Amino acid sequence: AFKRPKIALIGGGQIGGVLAQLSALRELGDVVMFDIVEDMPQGKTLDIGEASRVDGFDIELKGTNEYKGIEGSDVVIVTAGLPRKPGMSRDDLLTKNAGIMKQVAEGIRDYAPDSYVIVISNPLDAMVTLMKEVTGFPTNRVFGQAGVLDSSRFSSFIAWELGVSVKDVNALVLGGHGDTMVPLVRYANVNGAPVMELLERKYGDANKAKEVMDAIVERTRKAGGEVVGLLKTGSAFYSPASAAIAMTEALLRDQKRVLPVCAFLQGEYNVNDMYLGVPAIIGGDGVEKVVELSLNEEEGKMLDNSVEAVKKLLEDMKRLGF
Ligand code: A3D
Repeated sequence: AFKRPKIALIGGGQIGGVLAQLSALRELGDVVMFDIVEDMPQGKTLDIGEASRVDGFDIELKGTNEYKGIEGSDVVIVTAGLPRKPGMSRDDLLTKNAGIMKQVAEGIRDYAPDSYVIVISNPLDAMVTLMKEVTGFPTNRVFGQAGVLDSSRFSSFIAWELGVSVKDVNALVLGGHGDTMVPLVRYANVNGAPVMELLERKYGDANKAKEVMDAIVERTRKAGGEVVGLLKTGSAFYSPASAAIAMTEALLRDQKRVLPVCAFLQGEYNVNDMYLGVPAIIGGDGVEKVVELSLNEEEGKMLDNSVEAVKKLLEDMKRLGF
């Protein structure tokens, strides 16, 4: 008999809620939302499910506080974690979230051993690494969401600046999910036309065009913080959810999309045995192949810098006992 795919959401907070609703609206599969907060995932999924007649989706949504509930899941999307509170150091947050991620990974390993896992929780590069280590899953089945969102932000800013449809903008961000991320200006284009050429034509001045692009790059790097600064009580959640849903759809529908994801590198980009944001083919078998772009000296240096920042984060996590 045919069956609908099953999507488990670990963490039913801000991002988890939007993930559940988008999964239902796109009929990607049945949804089970896990959270440690009693009754909350049951309430959220009931609320979304009660719109099924209005929105017209044949999707079953359930909430649970037990890992047994995720049994048989094809895809697991992880957003469990704590946000940084005032007075909390980076190390405090890393210790707390690594502890949560270890628990979550054990639950996935024990109850959904055949699943594909997409991690969104921060600090992203460290949380994906821990997920892979604790589950012991092959690396094509454990990857992270950051690049789809960072690249979408970069593309949006370019489209807004040039007054063109964002659908025609292709722009990519590589590297770790943090201040050292690498927006690839040289490859950014509008339906093939290099963005820098379009900016130079708009301003009639190469220096001004560079200034404008520098500001877009800087805004991309700090885009998460910009949203936090406005929301005040939390971080971005609509766009991260959309990004992870694009990855889930590529996986479940075997789309072979080329998406920037946090993937395990084994020699690609001269990086060994480490997770990093790079474009990869995402299809029915998860991360099917990392796509290598040739980088010039400046881009290579920026990526090295990002690799160093991720290494430092991983060392910190080890030092804290994970
Ligand atoms: P939030 O609304 O706080 O939801 C987190 C949920 O995790 C809450 O409902 C908690 O109850 C739950 N939780 C806590 N501990 C556990 C546990 N042990 N097991 C299961 N669930 C637990 O946060 P959010 O949804 O806004 O963000 C979730 C995560 O995504 C955070 O770590 C953010 O920093 C991160 N995030 C990443 C990106 C990227 O692009 C990488 C973007 C935005 C947010």
